[in-house]
Amino acid sequence: MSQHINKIQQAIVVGHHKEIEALVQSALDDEIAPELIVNAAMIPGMDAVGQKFSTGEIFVPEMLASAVTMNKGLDLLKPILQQGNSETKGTIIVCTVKGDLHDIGKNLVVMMLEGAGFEVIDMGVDINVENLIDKVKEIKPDVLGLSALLTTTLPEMAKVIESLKAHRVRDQVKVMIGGAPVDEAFSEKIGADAYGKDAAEAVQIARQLIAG
Ligand code: B12
Repeated sequence: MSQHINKIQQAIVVGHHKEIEALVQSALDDEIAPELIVNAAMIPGMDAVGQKFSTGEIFVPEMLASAVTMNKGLDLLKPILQQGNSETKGTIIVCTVKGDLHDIGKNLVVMMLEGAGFEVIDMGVDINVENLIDKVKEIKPDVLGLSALLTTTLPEMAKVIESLKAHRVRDQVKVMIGGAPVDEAFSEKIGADAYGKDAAEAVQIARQLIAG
């Protein structure tokens, strides 16, 4: 098992996007759980990429190659992670906030929520507050999930919450937030309803928020 995990992790670190599908398929053929592939190989791989970027060992093009590799691998796992749920448990709008293009974590959150039976409207990345408020008014979701990966885009989350209040819809939707620079204290500070550290927690939180 650890051989599969190591190879997948390494392919992500070096951005070998042509190899990733075969590696993931081979792990699946050997009955390695898709959740394990994501959590033990792919996410640690991206963490290593982030560290290499921080220390100046790699630059944006290499980081992008790793992201492409990760997304290709996730595309293969998506149908498996989403299997087996027909009954809708609630509606959730998810997006990455304005100014932020990171979507790998958000996509994982979307996949896990869909897999758990929620209807998810994925608005994508770099979503401005006005468009988001319009969507909330139109869809009236149970939960709004916001993702941010840059410290510079964190204030956008606060802006969304303030804008929900200004449009008098704050009490109609629960807000959960996540992303590497987000934490519980920040969530409390800006008045979000919950913070989730990963995609699995996003599912638990959504269930709790909808149950009231
Ligand atoms: C891949 C990557 C990129 C790719 C993104 C491709 C894509 N399609 O997403 C590219 C190359 C485009 C990129 C660009 C940039 N990046 Co970048 N990037 C990363 C990297 C290496 C990995 C992010 C990732 O995908 N992680 C894996 C996923 C699975 O984890 P995650 O996103 O944290 O998500 C999990 C949880 O946080 C949570 N979660 C996420 N969202 C949500 C939402 C909800 C509601 C909930 C409950 C949970 C939740 O669940 C997820 C699954 O478990 C990180 C380093 C890192 N370790 O985070 C840097 C990093 C985020 N990037 C960084 C920077 C600086 C940039 C650039 C500014 C670089 C530049 N000079 O141009 C640009 C900014 C572009 C922009 N405007 O957004 C910095 C940010 C520093 C900071 N403090 O703000 C980091 C931390 C790298 C570093 N160590 O310096 N980047």
